Amino acid sequence: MRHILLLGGTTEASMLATALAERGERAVLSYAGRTEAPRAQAIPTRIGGFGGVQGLADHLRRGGVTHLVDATHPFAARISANAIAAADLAGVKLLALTRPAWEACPGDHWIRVADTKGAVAALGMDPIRVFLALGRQTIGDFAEAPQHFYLLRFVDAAMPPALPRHHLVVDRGPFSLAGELALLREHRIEVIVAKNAGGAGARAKLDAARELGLPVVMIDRPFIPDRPQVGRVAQVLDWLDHGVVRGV
Ligand code: 3Y8
Ligand code: NAP
Repeated sequence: MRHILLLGGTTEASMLATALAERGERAVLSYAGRTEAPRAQAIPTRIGGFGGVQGLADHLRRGGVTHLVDATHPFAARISANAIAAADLAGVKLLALTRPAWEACPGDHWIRVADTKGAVAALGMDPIRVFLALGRQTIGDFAEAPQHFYLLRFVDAAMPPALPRHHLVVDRGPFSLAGELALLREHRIEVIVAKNAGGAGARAKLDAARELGLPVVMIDRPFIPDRPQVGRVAQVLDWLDHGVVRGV
């Protein structure tokens, strides 16, 4: 009987977990343990790192895992690279479930940058009111531009960052257009900084920016080495049944 390890932490991973439960698959969803109360899942979960590539390869071997599905976030580049190397070491089949990147629509005003350092530079020197919709882990990069006002949004309450002018909102997505419009208006936001995460869970802020005519500094996805990859849950289920990646 096949045994699936699902690297989770995204809306798509939760949807796949539900589909696997409905099929009675033997599967476990893995969280890194980044948040205090991760969403409950339809399949058993495990929480915490594996200890690098070797740790993940050992986990795959010891656990008798036959299929590894990487449904982590497009910016979770380290775990995704580890999954490729560990699956190879352990001789386990690997497939990534990744949502397509967002693309600018008519009316969008995006300034594309390669990383958070590029985002800091794109904000310029003149003080401006920024919605920094990046979560908590990369906030430190903006300490070199303390002149701006930063609206921050974290999943969990945390120590206030070393940004002298900031307002912290604690909220987890998915977010709504009405909620994003109200937030941007309340804090008189002039520019949004976002990762090109893709998916529906965080895109409302982009639709709100377009409606308000606000620019978006859009951080492109980091490099992830080549691996078999699909965009839909149905394709993962088909791969489990037929062992090949198909359009479905
Ligand atoms: C721990 C699991 C689900 C999955 C929900 C999606 C949607 C809501 C939108 C904004 C952007 C951001 C952030 C975001 C979104 C979904 C999805 C998504 C962005 C949870 C979750 C975990 C995390 C980790 C957390 C990061 C942070 C990033 C907040 C759960 C809720 C900004 C990414 O405090 C920290 O250390 C948080 C760290 C990685 C990025 C960062 O650098 O701070 N996600 N988010 C997962 C684990 O432990 O393995 O708690 O339930 C998952 C979700 N977050 O099933 O409902 O699918 O993308 N998550 C970004 O996209 O820019 C918020 O505010 O507009
Ligand atoms: P990352 O930088 O790619 O990974 C750093 C380390 O965290 C990994 O080497 C691994 O530790 C551990 N790890 C990451 N994801 C894991 C998982 N699903 N299960 C077990 N261990 C995991 O990861 P990240 O960007 O911090 O993302 C962490 C989690 O948050 C992932 O589940 C991701 O899907 C979710 N998430 C991230 C973002 C984002 O913007 N980065 C957005 C939404 C959700 P070891 O080396 O010890 O194994």
